[in-house]
Amino acid sequence: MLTRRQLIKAGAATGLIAAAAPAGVALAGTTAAAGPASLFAVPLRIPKVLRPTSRGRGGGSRAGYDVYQLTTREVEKTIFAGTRTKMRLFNGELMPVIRATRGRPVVIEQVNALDVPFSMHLHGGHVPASSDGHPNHQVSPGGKRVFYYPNDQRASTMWMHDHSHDAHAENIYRGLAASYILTDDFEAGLPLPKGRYDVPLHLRDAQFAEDGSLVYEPDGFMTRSTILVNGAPRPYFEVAARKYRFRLANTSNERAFLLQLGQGDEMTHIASDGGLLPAPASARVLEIWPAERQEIVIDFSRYPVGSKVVLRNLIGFAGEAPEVMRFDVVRTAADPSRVPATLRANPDIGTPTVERSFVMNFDPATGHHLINGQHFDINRVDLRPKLGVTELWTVENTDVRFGIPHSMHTHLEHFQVVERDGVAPAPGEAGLKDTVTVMPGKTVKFKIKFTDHAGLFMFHCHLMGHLNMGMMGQMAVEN
Ligand SMILES: [Cu+2]
Repeated sequence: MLTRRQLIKAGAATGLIAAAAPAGVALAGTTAAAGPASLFAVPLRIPKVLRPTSRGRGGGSRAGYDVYQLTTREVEKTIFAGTRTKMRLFNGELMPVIRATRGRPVVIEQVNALDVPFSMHLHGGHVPASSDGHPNHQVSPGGKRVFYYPNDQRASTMWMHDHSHDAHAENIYRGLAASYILTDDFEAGLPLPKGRYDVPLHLRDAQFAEDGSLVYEPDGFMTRSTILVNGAPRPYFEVAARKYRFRLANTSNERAFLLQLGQGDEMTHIASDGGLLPAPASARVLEIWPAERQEIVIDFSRYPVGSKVVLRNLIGFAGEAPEVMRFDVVRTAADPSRVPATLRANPDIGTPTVERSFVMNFDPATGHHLINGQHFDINRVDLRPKLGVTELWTVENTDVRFGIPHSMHTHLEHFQVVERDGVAPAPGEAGLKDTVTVMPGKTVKFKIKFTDHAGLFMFHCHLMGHLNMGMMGQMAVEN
């Protein structure tokens, strides 16, 4: 895990500048009506849980399966009072949630009612190649495709987003993202906060025009100064004085968050991309990069009723309000939940017998972002991993001169970080991951084993501007 100082230093080099305001300082733009710069003027939305349109029996699974119909279309939503914002959404919903159970597959009947291509990727999903959202499988405007998610993997918080060849960054920016929360018996048996005390929080940034419309410029990441949580600008959330589980996902194109609660109050980090950590980790700050998920438990019982506790981002651009949202403690409540001292051991994926190296860098001559000197080519296969073989991947970011962070996201399998610059991962990074950020001049090593689903999958940087400019490769997973 990077230190805050390292992060801020690295951030400064990329234009991310520490903008944390001193405690208690009122910021300009604090008004009762919600606008792009307003603070705590609107309540947090709890995302809608989608219902299956039908349920099937059998079909190769004893437990049966659930069918969902998802239509991607342009819809107008009210983000700010008195204005309408055109967005691209699943079923017209902001960040809807699919809840799934291990062992019970989900079938998605996807209809693309947009006028741009769309390809759905379940980020974190262990799925057959035909359902992975490869750009070869993109759905044209007016087209349909069926996706099959076996759900034969550990409980985790995943998310669904576009992976079409050219439109993905803009489609995600315009709202095409959804939560996919998979549970299993092991996780359900733990005494963690449940039900209404288990809340998804999608963090992202955006730029809005005065009329409420979204402004999308591919390189506009420094001007996306409005922070949305579950689609609401810097909201407040009324909580009970007890423990809550928050499933954080960063669905920004480019923005990283380094979150701090109150004056550095403790958060208990319980899960990351691939589900529960081996053990809970105490966090005074929590970093979350694009596409990552981090889950925390916050115990509000230590605050008197009437308290207002702010969650801030310590790495924002100059002049931005650092506030992300505010928790208003409004009542007491019984709390049978607790965080066990151990959570979930990682699977033993063995000792690597294959090693691969990935050098990630920006090429100023072409403006492309490269992996091992190469721009993405849909007609080129970059690796051919064998099923059942454990590999060690070394990912090096050589962009010291430009100070650009990169990340590595693997489709199909989660991985286990072995070391960052020779040091074992911090407890918060010791679980299963599918996206890892590598700062300029740094190296991360992880081990990965592809266990099933032969076929063509992607690996790439999840900073969307870099991905757009070629930072992606293909792997043909072979028997
Ligand atoms: Cu990158």
